[in-house]
Amino acid sequence: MTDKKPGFFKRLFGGETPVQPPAPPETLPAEAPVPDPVAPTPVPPPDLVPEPEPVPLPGPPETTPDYIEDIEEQAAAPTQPLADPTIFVPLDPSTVVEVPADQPRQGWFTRLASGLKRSSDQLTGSITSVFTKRKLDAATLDELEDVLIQADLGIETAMAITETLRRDRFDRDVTGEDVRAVLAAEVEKVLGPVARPLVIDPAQKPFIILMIGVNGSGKTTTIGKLAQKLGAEGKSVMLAAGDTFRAAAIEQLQIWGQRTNAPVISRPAGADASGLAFDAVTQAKAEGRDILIIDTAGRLQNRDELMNELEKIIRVIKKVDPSAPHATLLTLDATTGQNALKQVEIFGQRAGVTGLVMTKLDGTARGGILVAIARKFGLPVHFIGVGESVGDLEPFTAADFARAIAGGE
Ligand SMILES: Nc1nc2c(ncn2[C@@H]2O[C@H](COP(=O)(O)OP(=O)(O)OP(=O)(O)O)[C@@H](O)[C@H]2O)c(=O)[nH]1
Ligand SMILES: [Mg+2]
Repeated sequence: MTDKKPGFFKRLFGGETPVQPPAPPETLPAEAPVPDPVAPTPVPPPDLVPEPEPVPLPGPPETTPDYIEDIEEQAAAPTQPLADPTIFVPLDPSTVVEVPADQPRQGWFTRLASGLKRSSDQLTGSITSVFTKRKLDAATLDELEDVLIQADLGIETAMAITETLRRDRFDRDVTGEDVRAVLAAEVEKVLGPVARPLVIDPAQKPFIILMIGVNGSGKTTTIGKLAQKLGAEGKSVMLAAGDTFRAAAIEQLQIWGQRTNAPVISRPAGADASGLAFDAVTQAKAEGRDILIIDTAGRLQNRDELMNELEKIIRVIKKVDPSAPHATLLTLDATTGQNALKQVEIFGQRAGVTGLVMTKLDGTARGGILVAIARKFGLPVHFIGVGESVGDLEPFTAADFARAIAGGE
């Protein structure tokens, strides 16, 4: 972290020396329980654990009688009043820190390059040390391949880069600069097809976005940032506090709702998440909202019972709108490294992921993993997060990312 440009961190964290990891408590009232976003999600009480058998997705909406009973039971449970955005003021608004959205902002590329500096420094530093005035020989290419694989780019991309160099430059003098250019070109080639914007279909009213991912991967923060972006485009956005396991998680989303003027549908902690999702979709439809974004509890992809619960949430949403969710976004923490590949695979199988958001690209040396994910799964990457502030989410562009990770200025 010490290799950051001070301006970047000063803007992000308000000081010269970044504290890692940056914590969200300034957004919370002092007397409220402080949410620990990276704490493991508690296992729900046995009566909240959904039925164990996995249901493949996508599929026709389920219509078994016991399921309908379940929904009716949920619908009968008390729900907090919804229409008035001020309903979620168990919080003292004076304790909510303003989001510095209107601060003068650096250009996006500068911020991206600052964010990816650790990834690019590691990568280009290693490349430079391999290629200090050397003729390109087999040993050098092997060394380079190792460096690229260690940077999480994936074996295929590492091999593609070394193959290009072998073909074009073998036995000739090659500089680190030359290699970086080949690296940037290859990374852009891989990322180009997946850099696709999140398209909100206006025919879907509401357009329902389900946010999923492992604990602490940035779901709730990304929802807040998205609500801000979409609201600024004139869309009427509603949020649903589908992480019903923790009171602090509900409160965290309510704060984002206050910041972004988006009403938040919530139920008391401990309520069934699929019942909440049912209420939220019904309410958003009734109010003619443009967009509903549903938060979910963090869950590790290898926790089968929690993945079952996620499938149940999706089935319940389909009860109200068989075409929903219209986007199922998986947030990936860039600092996770190789495990992100497993997350994409399992969440994709169980929940039908339609797009990715990679968060925390600021301050990680493992940004290269996005390249490996893109090559393996070809899923759209809609946004990347480079900080905790509301403005630190940007549409993903392949050329910028490639240039930044290759150490371009
Ligand atoms: N530096 C940085 N921090 C981020 C980014 N996105 C989220 N965070 C921080 O990461 C932490 C976890 O974010 P949350 O949004 O609470 O994550 P979550 O997936 O909702 O977590 P759970 O609900 O516990 O599963 C918070 O401190 C966020 O401020 C990002 O792009 N960069
Ligand atoms: Mg959360």
